[in-house]
Amino acid sequence: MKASWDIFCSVVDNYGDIGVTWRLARQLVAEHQQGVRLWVDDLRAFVPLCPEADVGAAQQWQQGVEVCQWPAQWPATEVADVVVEAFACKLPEGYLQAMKAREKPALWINLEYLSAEDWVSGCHGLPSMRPDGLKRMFFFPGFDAGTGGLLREADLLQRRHAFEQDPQAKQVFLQGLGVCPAHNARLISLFAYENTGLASWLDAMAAGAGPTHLLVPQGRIMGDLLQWLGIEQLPLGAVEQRGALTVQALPFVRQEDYDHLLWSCDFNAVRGEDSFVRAQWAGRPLLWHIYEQEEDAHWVKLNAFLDLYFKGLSPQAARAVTGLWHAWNAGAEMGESWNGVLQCWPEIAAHAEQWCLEQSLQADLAQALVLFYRNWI
Ligand code: TRH
Repeated sequence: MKASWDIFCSVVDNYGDIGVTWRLARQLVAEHQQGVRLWVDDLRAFVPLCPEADVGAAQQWQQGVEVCQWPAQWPATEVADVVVEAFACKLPEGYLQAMKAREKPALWINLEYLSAEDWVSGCHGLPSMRPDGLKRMFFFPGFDAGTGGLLREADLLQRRHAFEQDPQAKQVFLQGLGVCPAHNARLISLFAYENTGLASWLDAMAAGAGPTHLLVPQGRIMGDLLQWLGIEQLPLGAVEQRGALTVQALPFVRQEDYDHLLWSCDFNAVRGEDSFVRAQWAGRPLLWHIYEQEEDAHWVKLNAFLDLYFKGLSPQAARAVTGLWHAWNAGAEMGESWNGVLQCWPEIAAHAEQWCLEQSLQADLAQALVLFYRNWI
């Protein structure tokens, strides 16, 4: 059954807000044949993910999604059957008025941030009544059955496996970015916020027994990287070598290609929310730089995830992973914990694949949303 959806995205910072909503919008169209309008208040954040997009267009079609500039002055607009307010971004007053006037009520969903905390499943799907009579439902992504699940395209793991089984596909993809690693190099992608712990991690990789090739997409970590390299610029594609470590700057690739990058690497450092989830679907060992929140709320989230992720890991490997993740998020010394992870590498690598498989048994978030709507009408 085809329904109309309005997804509202306010770009707070970086690419996570648009990253999640764009991915969701595409999937609702491609897999569930829904009619989706995506309202974005800052299209400058959209273009890097979808380079063919027009930053100045009030309205445009991209991959079957109607992408609209969310204007400061709200125009008279028909309300959709399902209204997704991403990350409590506050719907325009004019739209709320139109929702109140709608004969058949729209399903209003507040799509929340991802968290592995226990309370999430208890709050997922709960309604909140507003004084104006409108009802808003809380929809929580998450890692267990009582939550809304994670964004995952139906054929994602199949596509990853096909890519992995085709060494040429990987080679062609990497060569397209100008990346030609030594055949025995450990390939690592690094997507992170500024981090004072980076220098010690790079030191450890440079002093490592085997070669490491570090791929760094353009972004906020670049300043720390340049400082460690002792240079002022690292042009895209250019390579710098320090001991056993090769460092290479990459362009920010379109969202679909970011998966290819994750699948091509042996280890992925990711951040925020969406890249964190994609790294899990890549089935590789990962390192999460969590988005910092007030009053250190992010530490609770980080540890809640680690508690879940540990299940099935030996105490030694669990200690190694925690040590690394804690050091990274504290901007602390990384050398010892990195070497700890290297010692348990086969186990940590197998666990990452296992975790991916377990998580893929859950319904994905887009599917769960469509079902939620069906049950609601
Ligand atoms: O960019 P992020 O740090 O985004 C966010 C926001 O800061 C947000 O306000 C905050 O609440 C949230 O994190 C937790 O990280 P994230 O979520 O991983 O988004 C990055 C997106 O960019 C993701 O969709 C992957 C994509 N990407 C590419 O498409 N190409 C690239 O080359 C890279 C490195 C990333």
